[in-house]
This record gives sequence, C-alpha cells and structure tokens, in this order.
Amino acid sequence: MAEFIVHGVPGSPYVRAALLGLEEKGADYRIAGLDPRGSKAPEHLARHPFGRMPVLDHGDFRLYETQAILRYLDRVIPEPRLTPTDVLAEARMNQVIGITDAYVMHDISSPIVFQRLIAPQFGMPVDEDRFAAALPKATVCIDELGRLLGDQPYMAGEAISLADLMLAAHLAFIPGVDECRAMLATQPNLQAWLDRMNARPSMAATTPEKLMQAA
Ligand SMILES: N[C@@H](CCC(=O)N[C@@H](CS)C(=O)NCC(=O)O)C(=O)O
Repeated sequence: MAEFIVHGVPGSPYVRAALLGLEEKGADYRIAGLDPRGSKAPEHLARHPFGRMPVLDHGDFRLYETQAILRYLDRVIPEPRLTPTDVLAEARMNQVIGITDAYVMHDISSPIVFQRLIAPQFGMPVDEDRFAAALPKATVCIDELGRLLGDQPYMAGEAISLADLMLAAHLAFIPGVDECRAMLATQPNLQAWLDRMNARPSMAATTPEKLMQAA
C-alpha cells in the first residue's frame, strides 16, 4: 500500500485525530511537519485552500477534512473496524464527531485551550475576553458529552470508534486548564473515558512531544 503522509503541526488536535486513526490501524505513516505559522503559506494553501490542517497524502490521492480522513482510513484499512455496524451506535458516533467539529473546537479548543495553553508558548497575544466568554458554552459541551457517554466505555458503545479518536484528540488538552479540569470533575464518566483513551498506545504515540521528535 502507498505511504501515508500527514501534513500538519505536531500538537494540533485535528492532526492528532488523523494520526490516531493511522496508529489504531497499525499503519506506517510519515508526518510532514508544518511551521506553526505556516498554515496560510502558499505551499500549504496549494494543499489546502482553506489553510487548515491536517492534509493526508496517500499515493496520488490528497484529502483534507479530518472526518473525511478518518472515514477514508477506516475504509482502506478495514481492520480493526472503527465504525460500528449497529445503526444506533453509528448514529451516536456521527453525532459525537459532529459535536467535536462544531462545538468542542469552537467552544473549547479554540477559545480556551489555544488561548490558555498554546498562544503563550508561541508568544501570541491571549484574548482573555474570548476565554471568559467561552466558559459557559464549554460547560454545555462537557455536560452533554458526559450525558451522551453515560455508562458506556466508549462514545458509541462497547467498542472504540472514530468518535473517540476525534474527541480524545481535543479533550486530551483540557486537564491543563484549571477551569476545564473543574468541568471534567463534574462528569466522572467522561474523566474515566479520557483516562481510558490516554492509556491507549495510539495516544502515547501521538503526544505533542513524541510528534515533535518525529516531525
Ligand atoms: N474542519 C477542519 C478543521 C481543521 C482545523 O481547524 N485545524 C486547525 C489546527 S487544530 C488549523 O488548521 N489551524 C490553523 C489555522 O487556522 O490557521 C478539519 O476537520 O480538518
């Protein structure tokens, strides 16, 4: 099979989600590291006209949008299967993927994690108003994810699915923010899920520190 190449900045949650897919499948891949300020550089816009990451190259086939990448990986490397066969479980997986893309990214990763943990590392200005304004919406996300998870081990039921990979890549950061740690403490099932995810070899292989070494 042709080599998988993932273009992106080590440490980006979306990039990590794609890498988690490759790791869970046991696929060989290479990270083509991007400069953190390079997403709008002409060479990257040629790969991704919206200037985002990750971008996956698989032979001559180029794909962006993390959901599409994960679903593609699940088709071209069928085992282990990461999409449930049960229709209700698949619907729940799709819902959690959508929540991650639409709400976790916009209400947690971007205004809270980026502002509190990432921007200071790169000497970027921190928007404290944006941070504070996001906290109530972040609480809605965490509460709702806890409710949807219920007493299941994984977001779509008994088995890990693409939803867990997408979500864990984002939520792995949040214990680093005091306000988010307090939110998680109100949802012990979600905290236990995050611990379960963090214990997976795929998560250990894709920490920002590990990826920095590999990029
Ligand atoms: N819908 C896109 C979102 C990807 C995304 O927003 N990635 C962030 C990194 S986590 C990014 O590219 N940020 C760079 C920028 O906005 O310039 C996907 O699913 O891949």
